Amino acid sequence: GLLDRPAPAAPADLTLRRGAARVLTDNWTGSSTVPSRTLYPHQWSWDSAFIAIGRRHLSARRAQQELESLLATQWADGRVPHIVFNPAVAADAYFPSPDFWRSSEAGRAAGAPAAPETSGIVQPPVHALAAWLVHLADPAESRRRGFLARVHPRLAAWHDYLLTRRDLGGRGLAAIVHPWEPGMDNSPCWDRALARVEPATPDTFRRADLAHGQPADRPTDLDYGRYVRLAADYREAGYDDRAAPHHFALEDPTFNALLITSELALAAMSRELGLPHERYIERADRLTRTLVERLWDEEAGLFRVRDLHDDTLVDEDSVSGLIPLLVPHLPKDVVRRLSATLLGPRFRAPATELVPSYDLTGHAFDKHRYWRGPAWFNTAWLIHRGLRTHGLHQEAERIRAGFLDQAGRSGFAEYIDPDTGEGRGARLFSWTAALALDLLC
Ligand code: 9WN
Repeated sequence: GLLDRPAPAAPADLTLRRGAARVLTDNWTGSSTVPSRTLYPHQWSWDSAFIAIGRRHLSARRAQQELESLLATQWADGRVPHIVFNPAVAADAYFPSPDFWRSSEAGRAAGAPAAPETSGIVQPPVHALAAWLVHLADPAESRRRGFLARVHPRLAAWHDYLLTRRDLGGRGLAAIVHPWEPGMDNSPCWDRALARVEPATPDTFRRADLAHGQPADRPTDLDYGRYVRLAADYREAGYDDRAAPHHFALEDPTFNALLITSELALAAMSRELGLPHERYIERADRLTRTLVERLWDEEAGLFRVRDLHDDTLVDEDSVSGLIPLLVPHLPKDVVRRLSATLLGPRFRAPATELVPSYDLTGHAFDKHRYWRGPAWFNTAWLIHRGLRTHGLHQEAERIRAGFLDQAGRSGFAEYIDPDTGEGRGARLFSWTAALALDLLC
């Protein structure tokens, strides 16, 4: 009836919507979207998933292409690379460049494509969730193009890779083997494990990020030395998870929560395609139980990272431990504790209403440095979705309002100071714009 119609958009929303659409148009390359024209001039894996989630409101077709172009570079072993390099972009525009990863050559045994060049590591599996949401935005167009039928086998192989080759702890969760894999590069959660890694010397690499970003907003040279060492070791092992030394191997709550959510999306897609779907539901249930068993920290009131080196939980509180709110079948008391932590002094930043990437009261908190304190828009979107999943609509609405306000004020910043809202990192950042669009629709 009449009363069910959404309220007409306010003028401020229309301006924000137009601005966000503009960012996505400007960052579109013809088959995918760069996260940022300056800092990240290639295609990134989890960025593409978030971008597709927003772009579906503008063009279902481009949103489909965003995911299809990424999945087209899937390796034969099932991995979806974290960067797909655009051959038209200068080699020194981003580090590490294709001549560092050398995927087509070093990754041949693991099934890397002959072209294009990609990285050899992965990022969180948001893709099946994104594909399902893209389908729902325009089911007729999706069916006409056979979208789900084309992406489903690739997404299934991607999840199988994570649940077999990457089950390094042998307990059913997927492990990350590089700090770039969880997408939260320099989070204090990795410090202890990284301290065991002998850094590559600074003269062996040349950072391109500092040409576009403030050094105080970015990881340090010491961090980069370790990132380079770990990636080079993996490459030298042919990116083979059975042969690689994997000196850095951890179970990350967000990575696994996204896998669970995406397994459920894969179940929904299977049902839509008339394929068996129980397998994915069962796996999601099993993963949910294991996530709680392995990573829930009752005392801390959030999930924590498990370091497979000594099989202990890492004593650091980060936004990664709150994002499992996304998982629908969590025990009730876990949901209660998580939302209390979210509203408490460690993670509530009342001035912006976005969630800081690290405990505001924590010993390593740094409000400007990347994943060591600043608030990010993709994590806010995930938590917003998690709150709604558990019927916490008021809390979700607060985050939504904060998100839209801060995205607009900061010019679609990559991340912001959680206390002042000051934008940091890149501007006109694609996932900030895309997810703003999604929250407006
Ligand atoms: C390394 C592209 C990516 C995001 C990550 C974010 C940052 C890259 C970098 O940018 O990482 O992958 O060079 O710092 O941490 O989450 O996907 O936006």
